[in-house]
Amino acid sequence: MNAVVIPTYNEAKNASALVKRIHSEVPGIVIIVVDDNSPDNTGEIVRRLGIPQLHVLVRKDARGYGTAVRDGMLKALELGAEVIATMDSDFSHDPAALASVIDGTARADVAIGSRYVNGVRILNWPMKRLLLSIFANVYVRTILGLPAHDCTSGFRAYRAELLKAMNLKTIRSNGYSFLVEMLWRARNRRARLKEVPIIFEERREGKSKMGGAVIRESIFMPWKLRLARR
Ligand SMILES: Nc1nc2c(ncn2[C@@H]2O[C@H](COP(=O)(O)OP(=O)(O)OP(=O)(O)O)[C@@H](O)[C@H]2O)c(=O)[nH]1
Ligand SMILES: [Mg+2]
Repeated sequence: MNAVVIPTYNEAKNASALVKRIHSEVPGIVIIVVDDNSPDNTGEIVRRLGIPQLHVLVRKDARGYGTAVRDGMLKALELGAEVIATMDSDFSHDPAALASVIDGTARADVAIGSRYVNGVRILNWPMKRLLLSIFANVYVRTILGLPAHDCTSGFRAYRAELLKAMNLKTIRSNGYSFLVEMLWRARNRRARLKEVPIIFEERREGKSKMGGAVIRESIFMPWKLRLARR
């Protein structure tokens, strides 16, 4: 059995539509939505869809992309999933590509849905945003020597054995640097990595959650990880 973990914060419109699409697109997959008690009631609205194999975790005292994904992964492991995928709830990650990202783990421990193999595959992003993302990737690759073109993509699939070996409870990142920390830990365990080309699209509805604290963490975390290793 495979699972997909979807973190949500104020994504009521996007998340309901996405969960329905995944349910029809990837039959049999367990869908785990982790909502941080969104003021727009995302968690409850998704739960009311009443879709089979759907689990909605609503976290009342915690917030953050990284710990939300981590908690969803722990739930997936508890349910006995063999491959655990992660994706955003805002349609930037196409549900039609989920199966191919999962298939990427056939000969790898981590598959990354990558925006930066064979050129740049991003639709409708402002130039500033694109340059920031490219810079962020060069930054973490230079500091940590990670062997992927897209180290900050949240569209991924992991083999359960790798996640079990990674000691998820001790992850230090709460924002998007969670993605970098996961790759760093995977590489330090000599995990096999594969990049699957995807097309990334600007979010459909709603607002970005990228803020100052998340950006600060992304600047400092690669150095913390590198220094901690010595
Ligand atoms: N549970 C939870 N989910 C979050 C949190 N912050 C972001 N997310 C979700 O994580 C995914 C990625 O966040 P986005 O806000 O789309 O980040 P982004 O793609 O860099 O920014 P946009 O360009 O605005 O889409 C989305 O599904 C969000 O709803 C959070 O604090 N808690
Ligand atoms: Mg987004």
